[in-house]
Amino acid sequence: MRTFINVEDIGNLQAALQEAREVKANRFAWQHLGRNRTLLMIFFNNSLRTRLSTQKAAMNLGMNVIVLDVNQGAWKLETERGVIMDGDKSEHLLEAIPVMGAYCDLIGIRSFAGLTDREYDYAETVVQQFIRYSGRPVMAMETATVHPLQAFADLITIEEYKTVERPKVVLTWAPHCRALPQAVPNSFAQWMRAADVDFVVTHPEGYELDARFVGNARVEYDQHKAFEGADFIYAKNWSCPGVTRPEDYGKILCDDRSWTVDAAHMSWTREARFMHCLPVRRGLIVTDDVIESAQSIVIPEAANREISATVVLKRMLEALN
Ligand code: AN0
Ligand code: CP
Repeated sequence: MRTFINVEDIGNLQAALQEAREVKANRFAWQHLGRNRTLLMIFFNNSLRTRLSTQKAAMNLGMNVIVLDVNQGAWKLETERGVIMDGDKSEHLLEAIPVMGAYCDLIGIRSFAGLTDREYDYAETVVQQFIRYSGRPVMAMETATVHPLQAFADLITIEEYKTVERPKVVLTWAPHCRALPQAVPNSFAQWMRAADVDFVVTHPEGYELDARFVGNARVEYDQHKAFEGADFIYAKNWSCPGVTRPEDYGKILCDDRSWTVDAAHMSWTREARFMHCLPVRRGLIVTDDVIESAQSIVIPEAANREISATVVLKRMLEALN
């Protein structure tokens, strides 16, 4: 595997899930693969889970790891081409990328959407430059439009907790005080469509996800109806994807707190499990009692980030050897 960005990159999902089970049962069995190999993790944005779980995964595989927090100690990087660099940015990404590639075998990138220029974000401009100029395989650790390590971990978790062959999985928008990217819901939708689940998306009008991710998945604007019979509730806030009105891209269109997942919402479901990628703002996305309830699986979900990252790095290492 040369790049890990979209669900297609992982190939057959059943095979990937089987590999995840093998990795989880014996996570140090592939230590030889990473010997004298270096993963460079580049963070343009904050992280707790991705940082720790991906580093742990690399260590499981015997790799060396270098972590670069671009905004803490590195030169400020210019990402646009054709600008006169007389501002506060000392180095251009187009020199920095091949230099970074020289010190490692694999690259992981976290670079969130700016949420001002839809075309720039949805073209994955930063990641595409890394793919083109680093000379190294590149893995998304949440980029402008995708978060595949999260979606893979989510699918592993659903497989572990499902009680019916084809569970009903509901992705629900929930309110938030800041404009957040669409990467998590985009990837979740993309992976759920590829998986063997009954997938439904619910959100207020104007929050329609981009068709390249949501495809022809069922969209139900009535949150109550969507929750009926659900086996998994996957809550997430996202800002306006700008599908119907490009001028609204990245904006907060709705602050309706009736979308917050509380005990009444959960009572509409078939004793659904509650999921969220974390970090989560309590009281906005979900109430304390729901996230602390026995139905909440947010902690095992986060723990599975180590498993998804181990499978992905293992496959990238195998492609190098
Ligand atoms: C980010 C987001 O919504 O994309 C990261 C989630 C994994 N969340 C925040 O910035 C709070
Ligand atoms: N879920 C997730 O990616 O968390 P972090 O932003 O803390 O890495």
